[in-house]
Amino acid sequence: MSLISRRKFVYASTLLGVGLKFISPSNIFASKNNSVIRPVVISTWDRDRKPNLKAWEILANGGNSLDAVEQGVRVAEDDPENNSVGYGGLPDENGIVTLDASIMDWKGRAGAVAFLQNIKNPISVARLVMEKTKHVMLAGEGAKRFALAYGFKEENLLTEKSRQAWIKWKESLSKEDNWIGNESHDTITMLAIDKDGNISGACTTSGLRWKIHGRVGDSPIIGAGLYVDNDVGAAGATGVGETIMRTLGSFLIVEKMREGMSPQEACEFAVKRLIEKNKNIIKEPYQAAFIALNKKGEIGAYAVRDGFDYVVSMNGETNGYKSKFEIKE
Ligand code: SD4
Repeated sequence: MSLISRRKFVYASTLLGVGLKFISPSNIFASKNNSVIRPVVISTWDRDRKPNLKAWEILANGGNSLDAVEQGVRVAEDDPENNSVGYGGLPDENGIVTLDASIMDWKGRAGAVAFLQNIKNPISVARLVMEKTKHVMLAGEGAKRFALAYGFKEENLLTEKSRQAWIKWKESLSKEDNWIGNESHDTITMLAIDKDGNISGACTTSGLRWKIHGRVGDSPIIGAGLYVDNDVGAAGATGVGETIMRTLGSFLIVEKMREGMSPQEACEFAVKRLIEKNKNIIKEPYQAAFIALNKKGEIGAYAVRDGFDYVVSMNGETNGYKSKFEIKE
């Protein structure tokens, strides 16, 4: 399959979130008169809003931001129609689904899993790494054994739909094929601030489809796919992980917010840096995007190119927004 028809195929397979309405972003996310908005949830990609709604339900009932982001992104992990996360995620070049996830809370704790296989909810394994061990990241077979020891079930995560997609790709492999393209994404990164002003974040993905077996992306790398500092705020990423890892975008955004930038300004700064630093390395069009949240409950989002959207829950409402972007084509 040519790159173009591969794109069409992935696009078609992610049209399941059709029928959603968008609201144009405005400065409603800047707090008025220095007031504080809580709770707030923001997540990447406006697919069906169910992850946000779950997180919101927890926060609206007085729950904390860690439970909210974990339970929120689990909804995406469990969804077989989401082909970039958990169960139903598109596999690597060998037809194997491998998962990456990370989580951070307001205490500065972090947990992550990388290259995890046959376990449906990597975000909950990442949380256990954070809470039950002195480590930050477990990978591959070790991560799986750890999950099994805590009672997780070993299961086949490759749905028939994803297997068929993989076979189709295998059949159409050609010399022009590449492993990084401007494909659709659905990786979920979620940031939340609870009623007590405590911030947590979670990020979970099956990574880039058809990736080389063993490839790990930005999502489980603390500072790349996700970063939380409760004194300042949080940031998270989606898109071609290699571009994000080279610039540690989420950490950069939090540091820029610490220096006084708004979440929006910091996201724009990080996207510009990412484009600049990747310009001689990756020649074809790619997508990468960031979301951010600060202590006041203000949010920001910015993408390399058109097509990124995100979901925000605040003041009892959950809405989808089209992101602003840097490269106008
Ligand atoms: C990765 N950042 O593994 C992930 C992919 C992604 O939506 O965000 N897809 O590179």
